Amino acid sequence: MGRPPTGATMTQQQTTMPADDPALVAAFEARIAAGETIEPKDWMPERYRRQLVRMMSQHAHSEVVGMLPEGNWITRAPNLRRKMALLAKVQDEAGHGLYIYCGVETLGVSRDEVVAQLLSGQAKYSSIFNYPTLTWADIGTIGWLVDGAAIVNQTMLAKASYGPYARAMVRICKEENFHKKQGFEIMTTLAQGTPAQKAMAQDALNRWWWPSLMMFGPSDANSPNSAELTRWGVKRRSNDELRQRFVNMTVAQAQAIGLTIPDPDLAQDPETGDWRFGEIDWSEFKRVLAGDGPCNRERLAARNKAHDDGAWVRAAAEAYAAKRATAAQAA
Ligand code: FAQ
Repeated sequence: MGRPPTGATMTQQQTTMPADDPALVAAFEARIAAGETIEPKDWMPERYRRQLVRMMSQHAHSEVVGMLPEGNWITRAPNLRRKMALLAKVQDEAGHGLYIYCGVETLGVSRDEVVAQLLSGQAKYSSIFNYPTLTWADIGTIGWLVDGAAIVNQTMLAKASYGPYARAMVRICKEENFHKKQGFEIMTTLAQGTPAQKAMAQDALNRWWWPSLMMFGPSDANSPNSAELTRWGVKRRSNDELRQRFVNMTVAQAQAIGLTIPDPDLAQDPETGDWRFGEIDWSEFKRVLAGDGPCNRERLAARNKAHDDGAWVRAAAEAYAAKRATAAQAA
């Protein structure tokens, strides 16, 4: 079975977007203002639909590609308990990808189309998954920081105006909480272990801290999609607000287990209680988004290999479905 055809990118879609009836847009915006949830069969501005397809498909891809850095450690987990927990976690991420791809389908775009965009390298997925997992402490750090950041972001998205996305987030956040706890427990154990184990935990924190802050996206001043997403109730908090919330939570957790956040500028604002942090290296963020991070090529190659290796499964499933349909017709 060949790869599905490549779909239009967001940029291509924007140039061909039909104008919406202003009266319908006003009624739609009144529903959003009243806190109503938008469901798949409801009228929605074309631009709202396309923004959701963009954001949700990127999110689904992130869940799927996000399995790769951790999957790398399933066979090397230090004991059976850790292996079972990691296996379950990685499997959960696959499930999250599937829920969100189903959500994208409610917006009239097929899963094949968005998956083709991922495989061809056209689609974005979270920058964080382009970094390598060098030691077991990286697995703890991913659960603690990456799932921790995802929870902060997705707790907001559980209140998004689009019903299928918001409902998927409620369930996903419950599972991400388990993921975060397993990661933090790994880090706590390492931080209380031998000096070498503590050093390994600190090294992982050093490498993942800044990329975790980048997960929240560009600063508000450079976030082209935020205005529309906020106006239409998809985003309820800005990129910078969520990043700050994450930093505030995580500094206290690092202190509790005796690890140091790798930021010499970190200081608590006595008035607000917020932890002020140093400048993020946005040139690194841009490089990773442009496909030139430490593992971009490796991740895309692994996804393409998995897709190609799975061709026989898709062919078998289709043949079985066709056989059942024929049998049902005959009956
Ligand atoms: N990486 O205008 P904005 C997880 C892009 S799930 C890559 O601010 P927006 C679970 C952005 O797409 C992690 N690209 O965009 C897990 C846009 O590009 P475009 C994923 C990024 O949409 C844990 C451009 O920059 N979560 O971790 C990133 O308003 C462990 C301009 O940005 C989600 O996807 C980035 N970090 O805000 C799994 C949550 N940031 O499309 C496995 C849903 C920005 O215009 C293991 N998404 N860009 O070409 C969101 O909340 C938002 O889309 C943001 C970006 C906040 C990510």
